[in-house]
Amino acid sequence: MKRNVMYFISNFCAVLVVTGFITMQQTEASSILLADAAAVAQKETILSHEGSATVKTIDMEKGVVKLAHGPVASLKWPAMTMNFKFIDSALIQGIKVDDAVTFTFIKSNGDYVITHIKSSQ
Ligand SMILES: [Cu+2]
Repeated sequence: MKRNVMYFISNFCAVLVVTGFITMQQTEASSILLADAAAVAQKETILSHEGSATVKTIDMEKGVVKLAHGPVASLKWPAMTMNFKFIDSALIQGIKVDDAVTFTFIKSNGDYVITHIKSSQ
């Protein structure tokens, strides 16, 4: 976790330095492209969060699982019980109520959407 953060920070700083350097040297158009690339890199790295949890309920029709999750450091969340959406029901296959799981998720349009989930056993 800590290593990931450091890896991101060092990479992102490198992108910022390169972006700043090239912005000084090149046309506005190319600097905008580099800024976009940096923004995408930032989104992909920062906006994916991971946690561990116990599955409380699974609603296949609504695409919602209720998880009692532990603290999520990247969001400064304490442990709590809340709903997460899943887009692809194949993600949830083999996951049962009361399972201990680890999962990753993103925030998308105001929802927290699971991108990976697996049973810890
Ligand atoms: Cu929560």
